[in-house]
Amino acid sequence: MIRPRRTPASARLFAAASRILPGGVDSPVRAFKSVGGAPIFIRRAKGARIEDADGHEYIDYVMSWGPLIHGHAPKGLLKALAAAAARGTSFGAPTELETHLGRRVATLMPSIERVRFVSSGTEAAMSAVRVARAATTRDKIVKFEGCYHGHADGFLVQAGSGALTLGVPTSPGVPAAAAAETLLAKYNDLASVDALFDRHRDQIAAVIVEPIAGNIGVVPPRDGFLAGLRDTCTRHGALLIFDEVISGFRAAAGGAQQIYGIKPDLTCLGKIIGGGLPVGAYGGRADLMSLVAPAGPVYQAGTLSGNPLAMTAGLWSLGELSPKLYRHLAKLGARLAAGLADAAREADVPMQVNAYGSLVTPFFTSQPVRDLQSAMTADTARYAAFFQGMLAQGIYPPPSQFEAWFLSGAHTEKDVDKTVRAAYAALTNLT
Ligand code: KE4
Repeated sequence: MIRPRRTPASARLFAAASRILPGGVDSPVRAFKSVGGAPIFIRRAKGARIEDADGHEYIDYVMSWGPLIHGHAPKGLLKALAAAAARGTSFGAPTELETHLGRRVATLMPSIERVRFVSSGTEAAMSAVRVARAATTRDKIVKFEGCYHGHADGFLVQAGSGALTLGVPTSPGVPAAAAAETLLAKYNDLASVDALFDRHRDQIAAVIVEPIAGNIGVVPPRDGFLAGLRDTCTRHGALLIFDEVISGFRAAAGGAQQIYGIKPDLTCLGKIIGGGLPVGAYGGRADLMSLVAPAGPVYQAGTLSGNPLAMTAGLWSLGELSPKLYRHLAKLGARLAAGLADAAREADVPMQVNAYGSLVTPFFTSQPVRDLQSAMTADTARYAAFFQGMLAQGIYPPPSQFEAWFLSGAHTEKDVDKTVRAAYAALTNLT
């Protein structure tokens, strides 16, 4: 029998937050809506662990939704940030830090010949699409059902992540005119993309894709899928945009584009590039990026873009990437995925575990998950009960079936083995 942890302080804090913040949170997926109960409020974190307002400790698999590939509050990062803060927190004027981070990004992802820093993945994706529309003088974009590129109007059509979790993949408030410019294809289904090009031939500015989907839950690309997109876009004079906000610097130092050897025209980045501070970026071919103001006419701006503290955190975060880290992440990811699958088999609970390196998602379904439709066969009520069972045992998975679990360099094999044991107990405890 697993006894839930008592969290009166978090309950009190959530009640107070709910009186001023819509839903008591600043981002919907944090609200535990799809898993029930009140969210735990975090007081501090270190390495792979978080501590809630009641003093309970958890092994963390949200890790701020991906940025913390080195774990929470690494010493070197704190030192670098303290030194940077002492020199001022924001200038609204250029600093050499942006040039250094831009060069680091271009070295890791050679398709990025020019890059612009912004403050979120949403800004990166919306700006990349604006550049694509300006460069091609076409208005339509193709996105994939279940993929998530932030909350700009045109992306909230059959979106993944929190929009999917809350069951509102197409959000009210998005003008029909905006939604009409967004065409939907099926992830891992090239024929669905070709059909859109057949119907809208020279109206499509770009195809935007998560090269390794993380917002359906983890869904790796089928063999040939990404190469097929590259070929289709080239043939039709459309641009290929890789949204590597999750996969960038995580799947490999050079992201999915390094692994699959595909050269996108534009790339969106976020999360790890800011090391836990607000940074997004978009970049790619110099001829396209030369359209961005003030070099060109495509307007995009931001008060805190290239913020010196955020640039410092990004430089530290990318500076610490190493082959040893990726070997560690790959080993832990494989151990966690295999452990969850074994636990489900032993507990006789239908489960498909999708994984890619340090990204893992256990889907509560008996059928393979290759796209949104197959992901939607997952039993979300069962995931919710499993989540509560894990929380009660000091494990903090994503509070949603349609998200990735994130490992970090701070996680250990012992952490993973403890997580697998807790999973077995939670699975056998399901009614
Ligand atoms: P942000 O605007 O949240 O920084 O990035 C948007 C975004 C863009 N592209 C991809 C592939 C993303 O995964 C995201 C954001 N990811 C979600 C988690 N799946 C953020 C968590 C949240 O919304 O609170």
